[in-house]
Amino acid sequence: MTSPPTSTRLLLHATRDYSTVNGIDSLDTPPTYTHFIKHYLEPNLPVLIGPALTTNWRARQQWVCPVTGKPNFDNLREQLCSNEPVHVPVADCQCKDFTDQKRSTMDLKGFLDEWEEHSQADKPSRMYLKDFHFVKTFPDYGAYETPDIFCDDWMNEFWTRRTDMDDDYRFVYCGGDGTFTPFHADVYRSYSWSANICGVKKWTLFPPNQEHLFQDKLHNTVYDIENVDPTLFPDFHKAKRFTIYQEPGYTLFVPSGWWHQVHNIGDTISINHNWCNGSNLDLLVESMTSDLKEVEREIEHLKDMMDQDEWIETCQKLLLLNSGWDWSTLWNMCSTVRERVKRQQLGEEVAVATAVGTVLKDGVDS
Ligand SMILES: O=C(O)CCC(=O)C(=O)O
Ligand SMILES: [Fe+2]
Repeated sequence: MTSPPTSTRLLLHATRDYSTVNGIDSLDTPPTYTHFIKHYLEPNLPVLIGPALTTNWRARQQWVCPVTGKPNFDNLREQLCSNEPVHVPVADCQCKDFTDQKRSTMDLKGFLDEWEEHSQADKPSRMYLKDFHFVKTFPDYGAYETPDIFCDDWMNEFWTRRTDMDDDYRFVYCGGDGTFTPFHADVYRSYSWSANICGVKKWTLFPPNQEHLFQDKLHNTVYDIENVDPTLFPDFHKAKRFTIYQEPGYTLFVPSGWWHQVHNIGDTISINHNWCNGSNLDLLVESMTSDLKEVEREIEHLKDMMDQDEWIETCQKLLLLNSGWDWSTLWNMCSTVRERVKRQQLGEEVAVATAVGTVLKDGVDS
């Protein structure tokens, strides 16, 4: 079987209608989990949440100078840089590389020194430290705690338990004025949450189902929404979009499959996770199905030369190579969660049985 069975819910989710969405909610106080699921997670809608969610984080208290509101470069260097270099991924915001920015690696101290120099001279920056696996690099530092409403996170649960590879989706982003992330939808159509520590982030978000306005027939996509060639994408201006400014301390929930571009205003530090769970699993499956179809189309001419098993295996290998995961990755992620739930249920049963046993014994004793 090359694709999973399509459930009614999968179809319903894929044809969701966002035409009645008129803006992005902003909540002063963090929502309860029930409220978050009902109003944002399940309907797949963004929400901006006030600073109470992040007030006690070490990152907010020690990475920002309380007087200037700028990054506390001395603390960052003192706490994160030692004699050993810390290699971090950086993107050159002035250099396009296919659909992304040109990436390289820098030593964290070198990056912070260069950034501070630009900041003091009030010069815009071009180097953007992004996708820095902070928790993996500094497991004991405790810069933040994942807010409760984002804790049901199957991706990081699975990737951090994997023994065959060392990866996760928990990142820190640091960039000076003018750095930006080009137009994209998140990996695997996962959710993301982004908590801003300092500076302001300008987000432009586009609801799903408008891809025809910013993708051509060859699947080339708009790179920078502020510089769109109208001959290539004549209808881009018709795409529905929402702009928000994310102030320090605020957290944005970015739903599955919403395209977005992010510009940093001033010196900016943020923490973000990509994540998924039962509420967007169908969108992830849908995205993988469409990636797989593309692979199948690309090597269609080889199909007759292979038996069915070989064909499936080849397509899955290419899918893994192109998209970073395949059906077995998805299956293993779900199995990890299923095993944990089983363990919890068993634990609860044991706990209940012990409690009942104690009550009965107390009753008998008395
Ligand atoms: O902060 C950025 O530059 C990009 C963040 C992003 O794309 C996300 O959180 O999904
Ligand atoms: Fe993103």
